[in-house]
Amino acid sequence: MFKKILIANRGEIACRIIRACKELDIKTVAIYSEADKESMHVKLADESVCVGPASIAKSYLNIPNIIAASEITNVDAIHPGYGFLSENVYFAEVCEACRLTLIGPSQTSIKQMGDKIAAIKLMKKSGIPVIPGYNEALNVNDSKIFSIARNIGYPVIIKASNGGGGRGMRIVISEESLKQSIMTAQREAKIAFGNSEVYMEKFIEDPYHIEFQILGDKYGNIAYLPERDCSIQRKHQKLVEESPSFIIDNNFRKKIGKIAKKVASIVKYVTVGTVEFLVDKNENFYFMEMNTRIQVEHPVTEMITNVDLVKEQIRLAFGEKLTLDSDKINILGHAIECRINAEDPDKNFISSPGTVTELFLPGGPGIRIDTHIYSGYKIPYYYDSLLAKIIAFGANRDEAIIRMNRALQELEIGDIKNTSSILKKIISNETFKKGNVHTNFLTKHIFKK
Ligand code: MV4
Repeated sequence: MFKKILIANRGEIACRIIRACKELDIKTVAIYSEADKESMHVKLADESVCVGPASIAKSYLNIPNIIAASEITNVDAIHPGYGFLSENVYFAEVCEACRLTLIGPSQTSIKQMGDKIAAIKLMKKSGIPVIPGYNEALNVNDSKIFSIARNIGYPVIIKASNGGGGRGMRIVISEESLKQSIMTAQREAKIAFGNSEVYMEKFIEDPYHIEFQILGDKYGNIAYLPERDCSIQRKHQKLVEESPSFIIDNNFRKKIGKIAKKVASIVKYVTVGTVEFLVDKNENFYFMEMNTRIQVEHPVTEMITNVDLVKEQIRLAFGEKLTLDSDKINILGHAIECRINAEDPDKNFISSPGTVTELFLPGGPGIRIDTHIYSGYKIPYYYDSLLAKIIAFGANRDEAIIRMNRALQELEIGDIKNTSSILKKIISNETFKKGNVHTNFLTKHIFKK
């Protein structure tokens, strides 16, 4: 096994990874920015190295400094977490050149899945169901765009090829706004991802976002775990995730799971990853994209399967054989995750950093908290606003909801404006309790005017 791992991240996920390393008897090195000296991940790690000033470009994205920190501390591997450098092909190349194992899939897999147009084409060619659409870069000066959209049928959606997660998307309901929408999407994509390529798909109305956790080893073995339902999103940021999904039964789970496994085998996937699908009201499902990292919402899967995904990820990256078998996985209960963000729901979710003056974290049966905050911690304003994840586990969905409600009532984060009030509304909403919540739930039931 690896002897020492550097964690190229911060916040709750850095803490989560350090904890997995401790359980595997692996030494840990934290990196931190000048704004993160007092952060929890620095306190939890065996060693720590400052890699630069507060701005992420100069610290958590600073490849030369992160490599230097790895060499100084003599680590065998780097864990990138999520965000930052986790899906950066260039970083993967540099790690390989420096003989450092990057805990994740191969460069080829990252590349194949990072270019969404290429990924969809590859999957379609291999017989994976994809959303009807035009999987080539659009050119606004080509009058063909009008016939392409007409053939797909309005409404259509324009997506960035280097995007993912929904940023820079545009829904187009009719021909009048087509050209303008493509141009806007291209401009946004260029700014956000440095690449203006966009493509077009049929807009699926009221879909469910269903994703499958997959695991792969270096010997071609792949397993999938039960799905996560991430349909509750605001501006493409997930607020609540749960597993299993209310809309998926055993047969449907097996059917999509088999496809998720096939997606992963097409790119010879190693370690942990997620295959995302859109599912419509008629049980049609379509491959959307694959995320080549550990995800924020991974704990809901851990709770219902008892699989420690981060430990598995590390073992698989080291070259251990996959021992899980999808057909032998039992769903032990139901899990729901709520993301608590330092954002003010009364001020359009504006980021609200500050000092945690008082903290009471919920506990008791079935409650897991993944967080890096502590009483007295000063939340820097430079980084993302995730404060804590509350994960509630119950024998069934009703019990998980009851426990989540209780946990949200118990939570107190002194003087930090946060999203707990909106999460309370969601979790106690009657429609949510009935279970059938698709992606329009928030606009229909929570943020209605
Ligand atoms: C879609 C879609 C409808 N049709 N694609 C993609 C990324 C995700 N964050 C939002 N995405 C969507 N892609 C087609 N062809 C609808 C969404 C979507 C959505 C998906 C899941 C959860 C919430 C959503 C809210 C708006 C749109």
